[in-house]
Formats: sequence, C-alpha cells, structure tokens
Amino acid sequence: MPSLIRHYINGQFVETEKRFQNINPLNGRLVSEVCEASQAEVDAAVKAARAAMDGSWGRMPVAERAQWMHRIADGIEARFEEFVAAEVADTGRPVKQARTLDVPRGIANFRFFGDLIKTAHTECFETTTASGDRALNYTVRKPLGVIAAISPWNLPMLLFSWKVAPALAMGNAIVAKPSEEAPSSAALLAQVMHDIGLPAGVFNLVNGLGGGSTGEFMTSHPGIDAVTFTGESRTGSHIMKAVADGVKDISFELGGKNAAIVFADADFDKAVDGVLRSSFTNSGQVCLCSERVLVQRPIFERFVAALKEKTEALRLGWPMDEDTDIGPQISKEHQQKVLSYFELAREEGATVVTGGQVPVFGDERDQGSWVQPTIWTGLPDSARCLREEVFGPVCHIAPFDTEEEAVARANDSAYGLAAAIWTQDITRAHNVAQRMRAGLVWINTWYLRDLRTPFGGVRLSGIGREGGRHSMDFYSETTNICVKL
Ligand code: NAD
Ligand code: 6OD
Repeated sequence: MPSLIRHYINGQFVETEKRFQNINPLNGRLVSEVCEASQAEVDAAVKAARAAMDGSWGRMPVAERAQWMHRIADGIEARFEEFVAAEVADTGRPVKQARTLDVPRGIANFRFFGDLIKTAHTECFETTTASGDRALNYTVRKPLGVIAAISPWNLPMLLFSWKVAPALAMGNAIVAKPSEEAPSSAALLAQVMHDIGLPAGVFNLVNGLGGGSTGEFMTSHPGIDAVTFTGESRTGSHIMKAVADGVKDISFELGGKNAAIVFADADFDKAVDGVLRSSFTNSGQVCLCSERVLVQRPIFERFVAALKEKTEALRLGWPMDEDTDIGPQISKEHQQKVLSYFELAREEGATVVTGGQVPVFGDERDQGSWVQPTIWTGLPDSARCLREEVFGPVCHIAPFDTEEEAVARANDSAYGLAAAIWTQDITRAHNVAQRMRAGLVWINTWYLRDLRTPFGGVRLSGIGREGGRHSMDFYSETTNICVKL
C-alpha cells in the first residue's frame, strides 16, 4: 500500500501539497496520506481527457478498445491480492467479501463492458414521405465526451469500476474521483492503467473531497460533458445544481430505504437467511440493504426470534479471519451518524430486539468505528428512523396483515431503489413485484446480479439506469443521418 496516494493525470502520477488522511476504521490507524486535487489539477485532468478524446481513443476500432478492457482486467487479476488488501485496509471489511465480491466484480466490470461494446447497436429506418420522397435514416453512435465519475466509499472497487469500465469501453475519456474515505483501490487501478500503457489522458484520477473541493471542481467544470455519480441523494441534489448551467448529462445512483416483504407462505429458513444478508451485508452499508422488513402476522414473532438468533451469531471480527461476518462502519463520523439513529429510535419508541450498542473488544478495535448489528421493532411507519436512510447494520421489523397493506407500506417512502419479496406463491410474487415503486425487485433472493440488467432507482434513489445496454446508451451520443434516396 503506498503511504502517499497521488493523482494520475495525463499518464503521470502527480503529487500535490494539500493532503488529507485515509484512516482504517478497524482501529483508527493511518492507512495513507492522500493528495487533494485543487482546481488546477482538475483543469489539467479535463484538458488531458479532451486531448485523448480528440486523439485516437475516441475513434479506435471497437475490437481494439475491447482488448484494452481485457488488458485492464488482466492487470487487476495479476494484482488480485493487492486489490483485496487495499479494500480491506480502507474499509475494514471481511477479506472473504473482498475476495468474492469486490475485486472479482472489478475485474468482471471491465471484461463485461469490453465484450458488450461489440454488440452496440444503431437504428435504421426506410422512410417514404407523403409526397413520395424516399430516404434512409440511420444513427451512428459516438462517445459522449469527457466524463466525470464520482463514487462512494461503501463498495469502492465495485462502484468505481462500474463507472470507469463502461465509460472507457464506449470510447470516452474520464476524470474519476473515488471517495475520500476509500481511495486505495482506485490508486492501484491507476497503476494498472499505467503499467499496461493505456494512452495518456484516457483515464485520469483525481483525489479529494466533495463540496468546495475536487468533487465540486469536477461537476462545475465547463469541459466536462457528463457526470456519473453514486452517493447520497442530498449530494445528488447539489450536483444537479452544479451541472444545471452547463445542461450536462447525468446518471445518478443514490440512496435507498428499501423494504423486504416476507409473506407467511415463504420458505421460512430461506427468508430469515435472506433478510439477514439483505440487512447486514457489508455491515449494512449497501444502498440495497433492507432497512424496513415487513413480516406477515402469523409468522411475525417466530421470524423476529429467528432473525435475532442469527444476528447475534454474526461474528464481528478481524478482517483477515475467514469466519468474520461483520466489519466496522467506514468512519467515526459515520459511526456517530448510525449511533444517533440508535438514540432517535429509542426516543421514537422502538423496542431494541438486539444490538444498539458499540461493541467492546478490549483491543485496538476499540479505537475503530464499530456498531453492533441491530434489530428494532415497534416503530410507527411515520418514525424518522423508518423514513431516513441510516446506512448501517440495522433493520426494523413490522407485522402486516394483507398483501394490499404490505404493498402500500413498502411503497410509502421518498426513496425507491430496491425491494425483496419472500413468498412461495408465484402469482402473488409477480403481482407484488410489479406494484413495487422501485427500480429493482428481487423475489426469494437479494442482490443477485446480472450485469446486463438495468440498475437504478426512482424518486430520491436516482436518475437513469446503468448496466448492459443502458450503460451503453448513457455513455454514448447518437447522431441521426438522413439520406435522400
Ligand atoms: P456521498 O454523497 O457523501 O459521497 C459520494 C461521493 O461524492 C464522494 O466521492 C464525495 O467526495 C463526493 N461528493 C460529496 N459532495 C459532493 C459535491 N457537492 N460535489 C461533488 N462531489 C461530491 O456518499 P457516501 O457517503 O460516499 O456514500 C453513501 C451513500 O451512497 C448512501 O446514501 C448510499 O445509499 C449511496 N449509494 C447508492 C448506490 C446506488 O447504486 N444507488 C450505491 C452505493 C451507495
Ligand atoms: O452491483 C452493482 O452494479 C451496483 N451498482 C451496486 C450498488 C450497491 C450499492 O451499495
């Protein structure tokens, strides 16, 4: 792990004087110092990206660009364990998650979009006007331009590459900023790009903070053509204002307050295990996590007891131990945010079924940012704890009686990212799924991904879809050409 994380601009690693610290939330220790990009570095990165676009990259034959995507994937694969170590050091996540989800998805993102671009389609129409004139209309697809990509800390490698890979594959040049809380895997990716000899300026990495810093310099930059952003809904709103004057394209993957609905006819054990996963994966720090669990009344008490037992068996441990299930929260600041919701839940009348405290280890982890996996019951649907995204290891379980009621309560949210439905009644499963006001619905599973499918949310959860052809559409422009025959 480098002790200093630098920018990567126009094919060069760039050091700047202003720095911030990257802290390991496992124990509060310093991972690295990180250079913070000022307006000058962002200007340089945008200029380099524009030159790369106007050079060979944007016009490169698709098959050749696809090869670059696979070379990047090969480069990550060759340094697999370094990427794992980077993810673990920045976030304290269990190594088994980094090895099975985060780094493999980083590789898969480049391979997938490298292959997909070979199938990019255009349209063609034969036209006859009322006066008998004939013409052929066809579209050509072009790169969108210079893309600003801004990603969050919760799945650093997965989400950073989820933007960089399709943007590059479609022939764009990119200025990308990882979260200030988890910059190490993006820095390693820059090293991979450098080592494989990716043309200068195609991929530019700038490190820094958000508002009033690097993030804002990017979104308000006149040389940026589009912004792809994943993060909090409130930040999305700030970015919309910043891009408004330039009328830039945006793709937003934002927050969630997702519901899981468990019907009495569900396979009980699978539903309990599914909700355990959907509530506590990555210590609850996944935008898709179920923070609101609705369970049909006949199985409610049994479900709460079973989930409590399994939650209490989750191992909060050292990241490198293969049997660790739960790591820390990303930072002291985020830990305090989650704890403030624990306090609020008590004020709002919650029963704490389990958890609700900071665990005590008696070792260096006590300097980290931990909270216990927590289950609440007894809150009214109007409680702030059920309306605002906590983004921690916590879910609330409420009973419901009818399908109609479950649908209405699940949809009663300002967010609309994901929902999970647990039932063995196939007709009900489809009917309820189609009525969910969410971009993603899982039936009898959770976070099972196919990269060809549209990914994104409605309402406060986002704008647009990425994944498969939706990414190809966002990261390209089409021009219609009309030829008189
Ligand atoms: P955040 O919005 O605080 O930060 C995300 C990124 O935006 C960071 O790189 C940050 O530096 C930058 N940023 C912050 N303010 C900015 C500004 N004014 N201008 C430009 N850039 C700015 O989010 P976070 O705390 O890193 O991530 C957690 C949030 O992300 C949660 O709300 C979660 O639900 C959401 N999320 C959504 C998805 C999805 O696919 N929908 C995926 C992951 C995370
Ligand atoms: O799997 C993905 O493609 C994706 N965008 C996941 C987002 C997870 C949110 O935390």
